[in-house]
Amino acid sequence: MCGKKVIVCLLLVAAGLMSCRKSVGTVQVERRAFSSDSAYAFIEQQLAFGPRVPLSKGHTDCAVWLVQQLRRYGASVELQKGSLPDYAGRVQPIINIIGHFSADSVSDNKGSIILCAHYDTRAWCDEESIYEDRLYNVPGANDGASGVAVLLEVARQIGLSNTLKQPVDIVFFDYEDQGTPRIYTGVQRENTWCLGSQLFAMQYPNRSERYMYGVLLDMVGAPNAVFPREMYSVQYAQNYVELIWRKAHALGYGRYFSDKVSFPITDDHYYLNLAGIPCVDIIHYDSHNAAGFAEWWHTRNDDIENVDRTTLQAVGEVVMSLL
Ligand code: 1BN
Ligand code: ZN
Repeated sequence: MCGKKVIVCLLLVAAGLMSCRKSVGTVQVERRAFSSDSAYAFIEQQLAFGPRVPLSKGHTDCAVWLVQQLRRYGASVELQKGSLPDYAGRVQPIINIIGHFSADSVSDNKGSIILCAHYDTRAWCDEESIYEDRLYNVPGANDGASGVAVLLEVARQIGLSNTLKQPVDIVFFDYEDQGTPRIYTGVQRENTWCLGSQLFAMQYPNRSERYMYGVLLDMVGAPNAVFPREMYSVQYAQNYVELIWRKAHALGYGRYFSDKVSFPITDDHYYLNLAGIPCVDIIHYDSHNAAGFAEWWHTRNDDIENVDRTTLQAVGEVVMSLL
């Protein structure tokens, strides 16, 4: 079906939806080209750099490659540099990578769409049961690489055929995943996660572009992933949650996009929402697991064995249908 434009018009029935939502509505969705083979290869490439822990060679190599890829697909690329204190109060350099894609047709000034994911990977495997294993870096096939890979494939598709109705910024956030490690026994600080998006949110008032809304992808590659309606997304960007989940169901991906509402998750979208950008987090959250996330989360098993092309395809097509 890829590459073939199919208009699906679905009448959504109230049955099966959350009881608090009574509306019955229609959504038009266009199935656009997206290659999960390509997205999968983008994950493999990121894993080949090694862990993308800030200040490591893998992190630098990955950042250089991301800039090259975005340029290759026609983006004008900007590096947003700054510094913020980490969990121990040490000031750390941060580099967010921003790819600007202009609209194909003259848009009616609705603002841009921001699509984002974090490209760093966690320095500690906090969820390992053996203490020594917590000192390993997370490989980050899902937690980091999957969201980046889907967005790189979106960028590649825009490069092949730009039919954008409004400008799109693809942003790869740095330093999302270096929040206070479980092994740290020092003074606990606030806001230690998502430093890249915190920097972005701080600078947003001084920037020229304005965003209509945003979509954050985090851990979007596992087999049988479940993306509930994350609580902060519902609180700050309800209309866009509705739009995205309806499109997902219309495309036949209701088994991934659950209508249950999850606990609020402090992810990059939270800081964008605080800055006034309505932003939705598509994140794999597993309520059956004690930590709330999949069993490989923040472990050495967050590797390519826990990536499934079918999930990448679902998320990629949903994102493409928004553009
Ligand atoms: C998501 C993936 N996050 C980290 N890796 C965000 C998060 C922060 C989730 C704190 C739980 C607690
Ligand atoms: Zn993480």
